[in-house]
Amino acid sequence: MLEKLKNLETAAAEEIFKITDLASLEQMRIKYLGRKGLLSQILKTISSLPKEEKPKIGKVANDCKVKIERLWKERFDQFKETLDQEKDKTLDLTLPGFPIFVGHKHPITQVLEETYQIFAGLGFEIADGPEIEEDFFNFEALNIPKDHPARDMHDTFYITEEILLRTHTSPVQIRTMKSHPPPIRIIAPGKVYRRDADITHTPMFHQVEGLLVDTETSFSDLKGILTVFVHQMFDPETKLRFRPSFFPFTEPSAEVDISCVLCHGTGCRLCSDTGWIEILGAGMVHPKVFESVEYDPQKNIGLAFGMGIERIALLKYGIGDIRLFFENDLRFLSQF
Ligand code: 2U9
Repeated sequence: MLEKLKNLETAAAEEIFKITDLASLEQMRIKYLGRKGLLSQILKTISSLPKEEKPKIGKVANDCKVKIERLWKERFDQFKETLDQEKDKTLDLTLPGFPIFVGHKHPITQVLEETYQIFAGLGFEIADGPEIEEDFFNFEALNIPKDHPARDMHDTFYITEEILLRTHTSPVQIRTMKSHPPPIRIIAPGKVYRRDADITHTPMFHQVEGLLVDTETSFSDLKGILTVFVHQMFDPETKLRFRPSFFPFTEPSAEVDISCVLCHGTGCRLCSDTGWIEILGAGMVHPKVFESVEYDPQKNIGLAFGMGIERIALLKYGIGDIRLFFENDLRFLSQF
């Protein structure tokens, strides 16, 4: 038995030395070390040996196996090294790389983020709230009761009689005031929904609304804040015009125009020859709104404003149709 094992080891060593390719090396492994290989066949006969011989022969057989395995591994590593070197020779490092398509943020996201930056600079924090809202937060608390004509302007998507898709982000300010005492200085950005679709309206669009509540604030502060916003978002030379208006949740209320982004005020098709373009609405918070959130209307003064981000983006980039923002056409989107 010892003789047989010695011969097997010598034969394996000679064979390994002569092998010149990986396939033959694998064949050799199966022949000697495989489940039905030569070594296994010898090992099977150990069980029939006399009891006292078994440990000694077992140890020699195991040493023999370890040696053949080691020789095989050494030869395998030599082949592998040569293969790797061959591969390196065929690798052309001068070839240009594959172009990688790098995307970018949607233009609406870009304008939203720019808006956050501007208002952050004025000390405003971002507030968030649900898109599926209760009638109370979307309308009632904002001084728009069930029979109020202002509800018609909102073209609401109702889910049930009391649950709806928010038509503006104002319910976020109501929720914030209900859970935080004054002073407050927040912007509420997000998606809003209205049953409306044409060249300037989509059923979903983005709004940013602002609310500042303190014991001392005025319409002048509102004008100052909105002037900073317009000058940073558009040309710093842009003029602002505040026109009296009406909203149930602010008194007094105003619509804000800017000098036309195209003709700078001389008159063109975009501004219908007026020289002005409407961009947002604003006003001083109505005392009834304060009452509904249990803020004392005698002690608190609030300024508020609201804008549609798609409209800001259309004017900033000179785009004619709001629907382009939602078609996901890369020929359009990749221009931003
Ligand atoms: C609270 C109190 C007051 C938010 C305001 C407007 C005026 C406004 C429109 C602009 C274009 C909506 O997207 S749009 O159609 N918004 O004109 N929004 S004041 O006033 C508030 C909000 C919340 C508690």
